[in-house]
Amino acid sequence: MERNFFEMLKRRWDKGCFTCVGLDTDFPKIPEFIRKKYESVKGKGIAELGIDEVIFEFNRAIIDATHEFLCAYKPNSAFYEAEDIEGLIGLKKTIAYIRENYPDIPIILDAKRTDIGNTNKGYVKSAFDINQADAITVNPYFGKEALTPFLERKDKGIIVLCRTSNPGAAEFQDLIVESETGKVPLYQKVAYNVYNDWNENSNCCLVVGATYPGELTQVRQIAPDMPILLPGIGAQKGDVKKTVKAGVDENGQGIIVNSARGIIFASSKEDFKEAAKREAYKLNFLINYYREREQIVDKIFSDTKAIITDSHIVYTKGQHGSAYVNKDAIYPYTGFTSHLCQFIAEYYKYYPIDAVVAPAIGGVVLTQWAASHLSIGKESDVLALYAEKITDENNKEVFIIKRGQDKYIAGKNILILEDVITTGGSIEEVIKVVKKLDGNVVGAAILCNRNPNNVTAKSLEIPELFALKEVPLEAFEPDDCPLCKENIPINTDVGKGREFLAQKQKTG
Ligand code: UP6
Repeated sequence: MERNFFEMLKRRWDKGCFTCVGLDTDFPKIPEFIRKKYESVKGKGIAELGIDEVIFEFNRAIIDATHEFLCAYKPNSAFYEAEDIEGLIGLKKTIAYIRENYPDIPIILDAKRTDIGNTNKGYVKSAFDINQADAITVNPYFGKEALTPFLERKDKGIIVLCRTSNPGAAEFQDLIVESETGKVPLYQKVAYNVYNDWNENSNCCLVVGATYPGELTQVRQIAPDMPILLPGIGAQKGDVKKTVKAGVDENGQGIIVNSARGIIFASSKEDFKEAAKREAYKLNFLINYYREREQIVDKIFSDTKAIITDSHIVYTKGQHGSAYVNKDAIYPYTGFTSHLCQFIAEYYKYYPIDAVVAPAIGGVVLTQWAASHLSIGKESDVLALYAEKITDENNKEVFIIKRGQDKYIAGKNILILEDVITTGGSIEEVIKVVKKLDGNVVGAAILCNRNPNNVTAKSLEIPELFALKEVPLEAFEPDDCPLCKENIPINTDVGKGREFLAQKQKTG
């Protein structure tokens, strides 16, 4: 079968695959139990495996574990060149393995090549004929004329650096230059030229760092239907949601979202394959969630009037704001509640979860649906447990897991659920209770995080936090409330608006 990078990419996108695994096989980071097949006998005779075989053994395991979620593999040549000839052999074997076993997944050789035109012929031969890659990353600095040997390869992807992900990317890439559209940063001029001039063979793509969603928005406007390679997710902490929203083309496609270290080195132990699979799946789940499924969640919230915006609410502690999340409006609709919990179960699909725990009362509803979805295809049920508030001997309100449910926690993998987070106090307490009972908290999921800047996986000291929605709470003291100043009527249906008005009337 003829391989055409763009046709292959499109077929993977049509299957809902937008994730690219960076095969950045940094030899010293390969799990020790594989590496030592080479190292343990180094200098002491014949090693069990050569460097190339160690690299290949690791890559093959990662490839087998992740292929079903991907639109591309992207080995970065740096890590192979760093291991001398054996490293290069490892690269060749890796590419050959993907081509042979997963012939529908294109391979991007991340080599960031370019030189004068004559020398580029050598790079072209090396990338496409010797190594058999389907696409290559190139540097635009030499200009279109020099890149001709690349651009002439019609069936190959020529992926041009535009705005890179590194912290110092602005040094040259943001310099203001003259362009057909006026004075623009250099990276926009690159995008403009590649889209309007270099792409005669319809074989160009752009690289934009997922760490710069603002710049990505600009590039997408300049090149509306050009594929964009987006490195910077995972280890470099690019934001998946912002990247997807800014990066997709008008068909909701057009993105190749790369993560290397975040997937291939997710675990350095024997479970590295399972960890890589989980991370690749999760990234692809999130991409699709932000591409289209989040809209379903938004519709459920708005159809049930669980979210009120552009209003004038008085919150429990007396502050004012414009938005209100009323999760109790969703729960009577079992289909909607089930659907929301299905998304949570899908996010945690590859986690070995034994039980879910949530704070009563609202959380109890979620535990039943989420545990039920998580149990599908499992040998035994995922249990649905809850923590409830009691007043302790010091007259303090605390969470406790009782009614015999506490016996299911010790040594088990627990997912914590919560409906709405505002201060994060309740979920924090429940996590503490579970940890105290020797449960292993694998993560948490919530319907709506109203405090996403402060309540995070890190702040809660858990490995994962997935929020179906984030609606940051903006709250004002009544005396400083801009909504009061604009005389926007107080909402008396939800929150403490009615009480606030009654009090105001009393005090005049
Ligand atoms: N890459 C970037 N940023 C760019 C261009 N390329 O990170 O602007 C490459 C890196 C590495 C991969 O050279 O191969 O993408 C990112 O790897 P990571 O997910 O481990 O950070």
